[in-house]
Order: sequence, then structure tokens, then C-alpha cells
Amino acid sequence: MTHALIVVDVQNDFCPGGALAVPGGDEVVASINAMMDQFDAVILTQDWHPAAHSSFASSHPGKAPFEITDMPYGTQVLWPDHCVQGTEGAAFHKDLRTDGDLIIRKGFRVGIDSYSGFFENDQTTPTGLEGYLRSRGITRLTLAGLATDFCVAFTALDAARLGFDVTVELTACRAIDLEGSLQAALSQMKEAGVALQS
Ligand code: VGL
Ligand code: ZN
Repeated sequence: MTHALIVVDVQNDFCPGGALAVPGGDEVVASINAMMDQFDAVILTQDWHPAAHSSFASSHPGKAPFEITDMPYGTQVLWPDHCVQGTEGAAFHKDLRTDGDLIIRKGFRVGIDSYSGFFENDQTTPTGLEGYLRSRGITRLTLAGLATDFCVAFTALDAARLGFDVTVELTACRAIDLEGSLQAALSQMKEAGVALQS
């Protein structure tokens, strides 16, 4: 069985001092670095938005960060501008090991957000990650990173739906926790058969 570690969005903007800071976001770095040697493959995801991305509140006059809006593909939380392509905020945390096998960027289409490493938020546009994993014979995934209740959870749910054996290492994840989003994400993952390691 080929087992991959997927390191989700451990980027400056999701760490303390960043534009969309996740409480304790930087605390995951040391444990993720230590985990990397235990896997057959290591894949990192990187949130990678163009300026004026449609998930930014600043692109919606009259809307404030953390409000919700309707997009053609469903409801969307509006975020502060974050992880703009090529900026320091989009870079990986400086202490994160980036000597993994693949870096998969997502959220690069201006009109659609992508929380999951597999599919954009319309749940149909693929990132290519599934094909990469399957062609390498990877069947088992462990996920860690940021944020538990958004990009980690969406990636885990898609992976489970695609038939991968999925574990989320909660000790190496941190959450945004927007109005109960953490509890909701944990229940959805449990329901989907994702193993939650804590
Ligand atoms: C994320 C909100 C917006 C995440 C990315 O990595 O969880 N959350 N973009
Ligand atoms: Zn984003």
C-alpha cells in the first residue's frame, strides 16, 4: 500500500501575522516536518489566487470579510485578500520543509474558489491531483495543515468520496472556526469515513 502525506496550505497568510491568520497556524510546522519521512510520497497544496479573486470580500462592493455571498456554483464565504500569487503571503512558512514530490496550486481561476486539493468549489473542476495519486499507485492518504474546517476538510471529503483511505492528523491541523464550522467539518468527515487522529 502506497501512503502519501498531503500538507495543506501551510502558507504565511494562514499563520499568525498573515492576512487570514489561523490561530496557532505556525504550530503545525514542526510536526509536519517530522512526519514527512514516514511516507512514500509527500504532496503540498498551495492556495494561489490572482489579485481581485472572486473569493475576496474586496471584489464585492458593500461586502465585508467573513460574510457570505451566492456564486454561480453555490454559497461562498468572502475572505480578506490572501495568498495572492507571487506574494510573501502566498509563500510557504519559512520553516516548512518543501522537499516534497509535488506542489499542487489551487484557486488560480479568478471566478471560482478551491478549498479542496482535488476539485474546485463547483465540485467538478479537477485540479489533477487525483490522476497524479492514482498513477503513482497511492491509495492511502494522511492530511495535515490549514485550515482544518476549510481546505483540510474539503480535501479529506473529496478524497474519501474518490475512494482513498483517508486519515486527518488533527494534532498537525489548526482551524479557522467560523460560526461552528469546525464542529460541522469534524462531523462531516466522521460521517464520510475519514479517520480523525488526535
Ligand atoms: C483556506 C479560506 C480561503 C484554507 C483557503 O486553506 O483553509 N481557507 N482559502
Ligand atoms: Zn483561499
